[in-house]
Amino acid sequence: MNSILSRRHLLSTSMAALALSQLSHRAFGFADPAGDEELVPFLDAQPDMKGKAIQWDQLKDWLTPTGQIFAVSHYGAAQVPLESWKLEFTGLFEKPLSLTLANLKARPTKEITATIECSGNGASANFMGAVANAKWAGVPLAPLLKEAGIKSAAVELAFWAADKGKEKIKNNEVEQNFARTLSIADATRDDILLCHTLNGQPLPQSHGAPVRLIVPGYYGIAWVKWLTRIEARERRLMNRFTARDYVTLRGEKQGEQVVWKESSVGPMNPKSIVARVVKRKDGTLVISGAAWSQESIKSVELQIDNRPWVTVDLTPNDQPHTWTFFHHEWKSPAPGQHTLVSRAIDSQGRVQPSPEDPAIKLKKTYYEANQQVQRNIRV
Ligand SMILES: Nc1nc2c(c(=O)[nH]1)N[C@H]1C(S)=C(S)[C@@H](COP(=O)(O)O)O[C@H]1N2
Ligand SMILES: [Mo]
Repeated sequence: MNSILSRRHLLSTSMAALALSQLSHRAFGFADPAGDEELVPFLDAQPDMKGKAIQWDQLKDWLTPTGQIFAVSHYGAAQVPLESWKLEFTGLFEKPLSLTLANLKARPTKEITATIECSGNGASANFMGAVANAKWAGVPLAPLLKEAGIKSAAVELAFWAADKGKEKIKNNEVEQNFARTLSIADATRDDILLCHTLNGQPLPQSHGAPVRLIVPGYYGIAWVKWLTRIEARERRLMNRFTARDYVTLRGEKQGEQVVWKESSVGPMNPKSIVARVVKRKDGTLVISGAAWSQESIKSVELQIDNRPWVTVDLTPNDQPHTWTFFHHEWKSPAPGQHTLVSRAIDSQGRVQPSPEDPAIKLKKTYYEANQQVQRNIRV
């Protein structure tokens, strides 16, 4: 191929990618009500989530500022001494590694923008803002695993953390450290990071300093904070966080029968929410929100009152594991009360279910509450 042509092609495609990613950083459709615009309050406004969380009606930033990122810890935030911290590789490795923070930071760094959502988000009215979209930077895990050499007998990797607590198991009470597992196929993906930097700053203690795991597309439970050890295992780890808690009980219809299945929380389900409604002077309502899933979002649909679903506009987004902002202009809404419901459809065709869908109706446990959310307004 002509080298000038190919260079120009490369240049123009990388410039297009740059323009696209800059576009997606802009809060298209999330304008502050200024001048001739006013914010339309929701009649169903939820009480603010305690602590840090997304306040939906104030959503403007595609990248969530660190101060607004929710934090979840089951045993309290671990205090990890940086000087003595080591990441140990144990179990079924050919050449187990042991890395200090300096060893790790000396390795090439990669930055990934990804959305993290707690799998409990949306399960109750006062837990609605446990989702965030941020820039995570750190050391890709795959090359380290290659260097350490996973033995063929290994079936999965366990990621152990510094935080610990007492757990009651049958008739025993034992102390356990937090741990979660990933399949070898997932752990060797090229976008799994040992993250030490969040939004360009050192990872804060509350978010897992000095090092946490980044698992784009997975619910937050997989994103192990205060990481200390990676274990290659011959048998599945069945602890609180892989097998007892973070388990979804769901019924599946098989003909006339309902088969009840328990599964460990894993990749994120498609989800969206109408976040803001702004009224222009000419009466047009601009309805905006966010949508996300384990894959990129293909489309978002909106149902106003009980009318047919309409496809809304998406802010261009070339990053597969990030939320996508949407907006829709509703010209001349009739005065009175209205309902707004959005549904996300991802690139694999997964559709966000209604609260009446068997996927939600037959879900008996708290996690993975990705049902459509109805917002109510009056104009
Ligand atoms: N070591 C450790 N890692 C953890 C947890 C924990 O309790 N301990 N909580 C998990 C859960 S349930 C979620 S939702 C995310 C939250 O990450 P954040 O606190 O940075 O938002 O961390 C995950 N990683
Ligand atoms: Mo979570």
